Amino acid sequence: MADELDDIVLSELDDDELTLQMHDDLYDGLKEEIVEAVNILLERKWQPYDVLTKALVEGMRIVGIDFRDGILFVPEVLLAANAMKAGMAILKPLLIESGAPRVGTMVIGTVKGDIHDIGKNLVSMMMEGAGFEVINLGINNSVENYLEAIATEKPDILGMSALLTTTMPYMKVVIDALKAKGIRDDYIVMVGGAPLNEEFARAIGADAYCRDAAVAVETATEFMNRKHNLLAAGG
Ligand code: B1M
Repeated sequence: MADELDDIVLSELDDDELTLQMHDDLYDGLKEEIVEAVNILLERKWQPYDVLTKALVEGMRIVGIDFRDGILFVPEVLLAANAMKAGMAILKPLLIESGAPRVGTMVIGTVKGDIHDIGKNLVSMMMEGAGFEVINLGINNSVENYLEAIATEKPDILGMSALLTTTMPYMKVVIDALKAKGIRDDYIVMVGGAPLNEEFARAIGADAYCRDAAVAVETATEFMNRKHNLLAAGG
C-alpha cells in the first residue's frame, strides 16, 4: 500500500483522478497530500469554491458515511478533519478576498456540548467572502457565551451550529433565553448542522434553517436586504 502511494504523482493525475485521489487522501488523513492537491487544483484555475465543495466537502461526506457505519473511528476521523482544515486554510483567504463591502455582522458558534467546527468554519468563511463581518465563537458555547457576544458585538445575525442530535435542542435553550430577555426580535437567528431541518428550525423559533454554507450566505443576504429596505422605509 505504501509503495502504491509512493508511486502516485498528484500533479500527473487529471482533474477527475486528482479529485478522487483527494477523497482517498482525506479518508486516510494525509494532510500534506491534501495541501499539495489543493494547490495543484488552484494552479489549474479551479475556483476555490469548487475545490472546497467537490474535493474537500465531498471527501468528508464519504468519511461521515464510514464513521456512521463503524468502519472509521474517532482517531481516524480526527486525522481526516485535520487534513480538511489544512486544505480549508489555503482556501480561506481566496474565499474572503472578494473585497465586497460589509453587508452585515454575524456572531456564530457551535452549541454547548458539541465540538464539531468544520461546517461552522466553512459558513464563517463563505459569509466573510460575501462581505459579512463574522465573529466566530468557536465550539461548545453556553447561553452565556452567546449573550455576552451579542451584547458586545451587536450583530445583525446570530448563527448556531449543531452536529449531534443530542446538542441540537440546546439551540432552543439559547432562543428561549433571548425571548426571556425581550431581545429575540433584535436578531436574525439562523441555524444549521447535518441533523437539523426546516421543521426543527421552525419549532425552536429560529428565523431560518440553512442546509449548507451557500444557503447560509443567500439567506443572510436576503434578510439583510429586507432589513435595509425596512430601515429605508422608516420601519
Ligand atoms: Co462526529 N459525528 N462525533 N466527529 N462527525 C457526526 C456528526 C455523525 C453524524 C457521524 C455519524 O455517525 N455518521 C455523528 C452524530 C450522530 C447523531 O448525533 N445523530 C457523530 C458522532 C456520534 C460523534 C461523537 C459522539 C463520536 C464519539 O465520540 N463516539 C463525537 C462527539 C463529540 C462532541 O461533539 N461532543 C464526535 C467527534 C467527532 C470528531 C472530533 C472526530 C470530528 C470533528 C472534528 C471537528 O469538527 N473539528 C467528527 C467529524 C469530522 C464528524 C463527521 C464525520 C463530519 C462532520 C463535518 O465536518 N462535515 C460527521 C458526519 C457527517 O456529518 N456526515 C460526524 C463536513 C461539514 C462541511 O459539514 O458540518 O454538516 P457540516 O456543515 C455544513 C452544513 O451542515 C451547514 O453548512 C456546513 C457547510 O456546508 N452548517 C451550517 C453547519 N453549521 C451551520 C451553521 C449555520 C448554517 C449552516 O449557521 C447559520
